[in-house]
Order: sequence, then structure tokens, then C-alpha cells
Amino acid sequence: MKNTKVAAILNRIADLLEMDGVDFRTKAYRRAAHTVEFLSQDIEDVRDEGKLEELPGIGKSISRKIEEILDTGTLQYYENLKKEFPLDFEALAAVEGLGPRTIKLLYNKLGIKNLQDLERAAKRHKIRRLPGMGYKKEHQILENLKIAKKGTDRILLGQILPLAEDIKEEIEKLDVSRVEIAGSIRRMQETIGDIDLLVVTDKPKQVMDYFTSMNLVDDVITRGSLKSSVRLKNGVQVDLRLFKESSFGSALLYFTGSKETNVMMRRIAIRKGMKLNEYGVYRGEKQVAGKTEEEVFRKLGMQYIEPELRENRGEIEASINDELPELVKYSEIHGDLQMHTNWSDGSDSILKMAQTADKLGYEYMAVTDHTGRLKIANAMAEDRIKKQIKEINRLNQELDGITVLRGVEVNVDSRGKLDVAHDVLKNLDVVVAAVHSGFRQDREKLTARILSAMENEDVNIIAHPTGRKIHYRRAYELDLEGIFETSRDTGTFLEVNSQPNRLDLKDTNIRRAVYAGCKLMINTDAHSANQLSNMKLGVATARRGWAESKDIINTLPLKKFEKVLN
Ligand code: DGT
Ligand code: CA
Ligand code: CA
Ligand code: ZN
Repeated sequence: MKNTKVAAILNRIADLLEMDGVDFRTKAYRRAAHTVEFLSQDIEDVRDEGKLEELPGIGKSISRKIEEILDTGTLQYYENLKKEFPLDFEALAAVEGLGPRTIKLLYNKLGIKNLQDLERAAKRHKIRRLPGMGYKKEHQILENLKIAKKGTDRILLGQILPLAEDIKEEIEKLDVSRVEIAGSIRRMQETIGDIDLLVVTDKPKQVMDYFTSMNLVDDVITRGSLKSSVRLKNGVQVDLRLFKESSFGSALLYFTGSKETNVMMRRIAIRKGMKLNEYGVYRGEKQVAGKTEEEVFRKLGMQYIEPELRENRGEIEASINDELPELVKYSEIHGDLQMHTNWSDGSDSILKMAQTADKLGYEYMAVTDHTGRLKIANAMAEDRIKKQIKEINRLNQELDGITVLRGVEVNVDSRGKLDVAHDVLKNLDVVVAAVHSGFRQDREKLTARILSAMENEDVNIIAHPTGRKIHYRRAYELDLEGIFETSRDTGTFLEVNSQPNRLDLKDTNIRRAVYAGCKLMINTDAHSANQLSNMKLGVATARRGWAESKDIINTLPLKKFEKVLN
């Protein structure tokens, strides 16, 4: 169970040692970390059997350290190393291009300990004067720093969407004729900066009074007759703006953004001898459109652009040329093909998951609990997989309305092999394969692992293909074009994982995959029944990736879906 934790500490020691340069010690710790990470047994069991030193790359000294971690939860040697370099290594290392050596240089020469120090030094041009740095590197650090900082300031869409919808519903109970959520939330961007609300009302005072005194509000930032901003107790800012009915469409368009899309739209209006702003489309002084978004687009000679596409990624041109995709709809999903139950690390029973999926209107779902040797997530060994198949068969006789498919989520090991035998897999309807360890392998190795999983005939789906976790772990370095090609050639589906912090593949990669001719599946990877509703985040991501229903296999009805699986 503690394998991941032990491996993480060993890797961090290697990081810290590497600040003095790569030597035999850093290599030894990396190797040991790799061994522990890929270990098929529980590290505690190995230790109890007194066999730590028999593991590859683990000698007397590291084995003692592993014991200390297992006994005390930490390691004095590691704590001391951290004291030697009292800096926020994690945050600094999250800046692309900053490795242990550079971090040490920056600490020793400029005393840089965290992102704020780094930003100050870069802006004062102190970094370029350091040996081996120069103007270009300094500039790059500043750019990458922005990305790293943006990453942590912003909030996951999945965390904020329900809250924004609640606020919207409460305001709808007042004397209002329209309430809409605008901004990045309406575009369903994966992370968001704040909540933007637009309201039409005859009772502006009533609305502003309510808005500035909601229970959720911590602090009123500004209160005006047409715009107020508050900060909620969870730190999120909410802007509320009032508009007239006759301007609501153009206001919604403007405050939905993105900024870049707005700029392009305004140019088109000008080219047509008109003017576009948040109050309407104008010819001279006369408002010629503005009540609805549709009307504004029409007036500008454009096809309506769905909010999820408004990122200035070619949608304006496509709209003018009548070439926008017909995006997959939120209501078109017929089944969810990755979820976990209390047979592994999920919290609900198969029955509860099935009943909930049924309520969501699905025709089918697959139970894909963790399997194999990896000692995480209460994985199922082969005998339990067989038992579970029986249980699902029994349930299917009981249930009507939804079909439960028999599936597993298998691990792709360090050489691209699966951790469950073909003889077991061949009896299942759905085999989801995923990389769950060894993220530090290089691009070639990681790509090769995924390719060989795709070439395995038992595998139907590659789950969360790039492994990223928003705010936590960058995507693996992968040859995505190679993966797309093999996915297409082998008919292996790539997942759009709907977990709020995964959304993997992400929008821009979905677009590349669709362009390459791959077929995708949008799954929730739910670990409880209420997480099944995350599906809309995955669909939103697919829409942001310009996917149509023909690109998404689980838009198929069961009969056709089963044919495609075989
Ligand atoms: P966020 O809040 O950082 O997740 O992103 P947005 O897109 O919601 O940005 P926000 O809240 O600053 O503004 C909402 C929309 O208002 C934005 O998408 C486009 C529009 N907008 C705001 N400021 C400007 C601006 O300076 N120029 C233009 N053209 N549009 C703007
Ligand atoms: Ca916003
Ligand atoms: Ca805003
Ligand atoms: Zn799981």
C-alpha cells in the first residue's frame, strides 16, 4: 500500500541530491524509486519477509531508509536534506525548464526560494547575469512562470460549476427575466478565474441587495447600480452585471468571450461597416441587433458559434465559411464505460452505480474495477474478477432498463504488458488499459508502453492517455501523433476522462485525435455514484475539441456499440 509514498520520497531525495549534480547517489535513489514504484508486491510485505535487499537496486543503505519510512512515515535523512535547501522545490520544479541544477544555482546566487522570489529576480533582470543563463533563458523562465502560476490560481471547472449554477438558481427566484452564467464557465474551460453573471431585471436594487448579502459572500468588492462584485467565502470572485433585454444577446456574447474571440468578432463587424460592443450591433447610431446572440451572429453573416468553441482557434473562419462542426450533444451519451465500485476502490455497489446510471438515461455502462498485481486501490486478483463477472450476470437478470457490461481497468506495466492474463480478459466485454506507474520514464519508453497496450487485442480503451492531473502532474511526454495513428489502425479507443482534475485527453489533443481519425469514448471514471454526473465535463471537453457524435463511440445505441467492441 505504501509503495507510492516510498517511491515518492526516494525520488525527492534524488531531486535534492541532483542539485549538486548527477552522481552515483542520485542514480541509485532513482533506480530504487523505480523498483518500488513498479513492485508487484506490497513493499511492507517484502520488508516483513526480510527481502528488501533482494530487490533490484536496493542495497543495505537504501533498504534501511525504506524501513524508516515504513516505521515512521518519514525519513530523517530526507528531512535534513530539505533543511539544507529550505526552498519550495515542488513549486519551482513545476516551472518548465527549471531542473534541480538551475534551482540550486538560483538559490545559491540569488537566494530564490519560491515563485515570488523567482518572478522578482527575473523582472529585475538578475537571472540573465548568472553563468549559463542569459537573456533568452530569463525570458523563458518568466513566460513559463506565468503558466505555472496560472495553473495554481485557477479553480477547476468541476468545483465551481455546481456553485455557479446554485447562485444562478437563487437569483432566478427574484424578479428577473434572464440570468445567465457567462465567461470561461460558459465556455466550459477546464479551469476558471471567476464567476460572471448577467441579469435582466426591472428591480435592480432587489437583485443587488440579494447578491451582495448572500450567505456565501465574504466580502463585497464593489457595489454599483449596474455591476457588483463579491468575494465568496471560498475565495472565488463573482461579477454580476445588469443589462437591458434589448442588449442581452450582445452582452452575453461579449462577457462569454474569450477576449480573443471578441476582438475577432469586432473586426468582422467593422469590415461590414458596423460596430459591435456589449450593447449591440450598430450601423451608425442605430442598433440593428443585440437581443439574442443568434441575431448578432446572423447580422454579421456568421453561423452561430457554440460557447465551447469560442477560443479563437479557427471557429470564426469556420463560422463565416459555414464549416463549423456539429458538436456532440450533452444528451447524446448512451453509456459510461469506466467506473469503479466497492469491489476495488470505489465507494458504492454495482447495483447503486447501475441504478444511478439508469436514472441518467443510459442504456449501458461498464464496471471497470482495478485489477492485477499493483498493490493500489484494492485491486482484484483473477479469482475475484471471475466472481465479479458472475455477480454482474446475476444483476443483469434483475435489472431492466440498463445493461451492465463486464469490464476491468488493467495496468500497463513498465514494458507495456498487462497485469491480467489473456484467458481472463477474453471473458470480459470491456478492457480499459491505463498507465498508473513509472511516469518518469522517457518519451520513447512511455510511448512504446501505450503503443504495445493498444496492439494487444484484448484492450478496447486507453484510459486517461496522457496521465496529466491539473495542478498536480504534467502530461507525460508522449509521441501523440504516433499514438493517434496506432489508435486508428488498431481500433483502440482513446478516452476522454471526465474527472474534474483529469479531463484527459484535453480539448486541444481531442481535436488532433479527431483530425487523425481516432475514435474516442467519454467516461467518468467515477469512484462513487454521484461522480457519474461528471460526464458533462467530459462532453464539454470533447466539444471544446471540436468532436462530433460520430467521433464518440458511446453515443452509439447498445446494439451498435456491442458490434464496435468486438
Ligand atoms: P477567467 O475568468 O479568467 O476564467 O476568464 P474569462 O474569459 O471569464 O474572463 P473575464 O472574467 O476576465 O471576462 C469575461 C469575459 O469578458 C471575457 O471572456 C471576455 C470579456 N472581456 C473582459 N475583458 C475584456 C477586454 O479587455 N477585451 C475584450 N475584448 N473582452 C473582454
Ligand atoms: Ca470569468
Ligand atoms: Ca469576470
Ligand atoms: Zn480507481
